[in-house]
Amino acid sequence: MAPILADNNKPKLPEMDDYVKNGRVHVENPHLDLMSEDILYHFDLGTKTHNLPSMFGDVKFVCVGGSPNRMKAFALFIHKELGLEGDGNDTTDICAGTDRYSMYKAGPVLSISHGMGIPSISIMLHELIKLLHHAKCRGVTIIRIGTSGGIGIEPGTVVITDIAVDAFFRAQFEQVILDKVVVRNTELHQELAEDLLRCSKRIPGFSTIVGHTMCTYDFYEGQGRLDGALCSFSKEDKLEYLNKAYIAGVRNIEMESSVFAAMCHLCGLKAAVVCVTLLDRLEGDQINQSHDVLKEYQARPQQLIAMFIKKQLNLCT
Ligand code: R2B
Ligand code: URA
Repeated sequence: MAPILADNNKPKLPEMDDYVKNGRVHVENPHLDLMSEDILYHFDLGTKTHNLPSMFGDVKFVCVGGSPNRMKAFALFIHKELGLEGDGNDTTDICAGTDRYSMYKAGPVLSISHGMGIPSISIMLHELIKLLHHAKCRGVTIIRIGTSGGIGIEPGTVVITDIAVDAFFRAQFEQVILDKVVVRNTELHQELAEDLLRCSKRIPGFSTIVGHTMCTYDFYEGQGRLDGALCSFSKEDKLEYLNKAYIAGVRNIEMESSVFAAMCHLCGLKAAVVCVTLLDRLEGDQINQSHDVLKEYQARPQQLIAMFIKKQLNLCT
């Protein structure tokens, strides 16, 4: 069995406090400084081919979400909400040279897709964090907006994550590095979560709560679904597991929050996860709401984040 190392409690490097104080992103990789060029391969961007400080130096908010279309829609929405010049229709995909991820910029807001699951978001985050570092960005807040399955709550509820937990309800993420398992902390920024909850009170039409989010490696067996191609457990087993999760404080399930929380925490980024629930998993497994209902649900985290960003930029009281 691979040795298990915990780096969640390791003392912060002296420079870490500086990074947090001056708002810079903390990139903890001594090899980067030795490279004459850094190619951000999955973004089709690089330090020699692009002027990253001039393209991204003013970024203050990064919003990430699974689907390229949703993140384009978010960029157009935020363009309008911030009252930026033009109608936003000329907004282009900065990563058009690759079909791995899509990236849009609207003033100080960067909107990026990350695909589905831990490996996909993890690759995107490595390159995004290096991009923010190369661009010398300061005071960046990063928010994942997404969809999830709820546990014991009304479909359409928005959940702000306080802690991301694994399938055993542990607040940790296990990263395999060489032949070792490194255990990382998955706490999110509590003050940011509270600010977001306060903002949500000003938005009528849906409810927002704070709770634990369970992050899994799979949508079907990994989330206790009975409707995958494979299933070796009973409906009773499933409900017993989901009820245990509820008792442990889990209110929704998705597939990226743990590595997102762990990486942002280590790199000194103020981070939040805000996901709408598409169904109540105690009631079923299939997502059978109409297209219009799902579209309206998916707009909810976007509305909340737009309100938060406007408040941070003093564009509303
Ligand atoms: C939520 O929805 C996706 C699965 O449908 C996954 O990316 C997630 O976290
Ligand atoms: N996304 C998930 O990961 N699970 C759900 O049940 C719904 C959306």
